[in-house]
Amino acid sequence: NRREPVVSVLLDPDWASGSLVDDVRRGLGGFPRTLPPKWLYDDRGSELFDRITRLPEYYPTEAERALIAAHADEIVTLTGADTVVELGSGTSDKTRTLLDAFSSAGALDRFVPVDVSEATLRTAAAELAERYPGLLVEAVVGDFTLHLGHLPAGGRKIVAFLGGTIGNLYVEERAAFLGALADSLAPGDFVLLGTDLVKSSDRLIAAYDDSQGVTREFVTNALHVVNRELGADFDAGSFSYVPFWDPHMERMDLRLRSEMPQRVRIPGADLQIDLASGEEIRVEISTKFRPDGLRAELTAAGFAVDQLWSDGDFALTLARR
Ligand code: AVJ
Repeated sequence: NRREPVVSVLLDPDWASGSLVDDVRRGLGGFPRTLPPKWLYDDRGSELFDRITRLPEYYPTEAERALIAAHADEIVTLTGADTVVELGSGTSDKTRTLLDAFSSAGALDRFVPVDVSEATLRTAAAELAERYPGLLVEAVVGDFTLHLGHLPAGGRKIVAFLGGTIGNLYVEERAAFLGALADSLAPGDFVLLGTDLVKSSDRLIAAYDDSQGVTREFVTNALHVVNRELGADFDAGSFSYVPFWDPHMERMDLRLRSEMPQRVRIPGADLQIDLASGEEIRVEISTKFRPDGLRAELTAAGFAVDQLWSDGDFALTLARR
């Protein structure tokens, strides 16, 4: 009894129209120049990210997969959840290990994957409905920073937020997000948070500046998205990719640097910007954490940390609302 997945679209059907314009005006119109990372994940960007997760230098995916596999049964027992929500679910690849554990315990009723990439989400929803007969897949095309209040209600929930994606948020956004997440949950619900940990800058830089140049292509894709969606004329070839480790903020900072003075027109945002030679646009940050800091942030947001599993590189934290 395969159940047909339900897909609700909370983003503008023309996903880029509204908030991309605002983000571009605010981010590219001001200083320092920025573009929020969620615009990296159009269909091409989602595909490039998928390739990143298979690069030898990009350790987080396999580290997290191993932690999930090692602790999945414990997570099922500790949480007693019947509904698994996944924020920023992408292909839900690693989550299958968790779903397998819930499903073989006979405990799984519903899976709610949430992602901005509609095509990726639809494919994943169809595959999961196939793989787990009887499971209700209620997919949500949405932005996890905006739509927590609109997720399906009911059930005993575990909200998985994996891959270190929370590291994309700035510290004040992180506190707001965790607070909103706590507010959206009932007492006794759980969050499972995957976070990358602080480590040597050599390994971090290798992970974000891979030898095949996939990450460079992924970050540069932000310019192609603005070109396509807003009719801009970014010449991607005149930018170089500048990833660096910021030791004070303990985060990777991924930027594109204009290698020449240039004027860029962005008609869809009614904007024109002049970039100096050497001027940079920050496209993504990827914050790295320390276990004590993680515990403190979760506690401050109203969660009680049950378990923090780590291999020294990556951490998987189970916390209770
Ligand atoms: C999907 C946000 C977790 O920060 O490591 C990978 C994105 N960017 N390589 C990360 C990313 C460049 C990734 N997250």
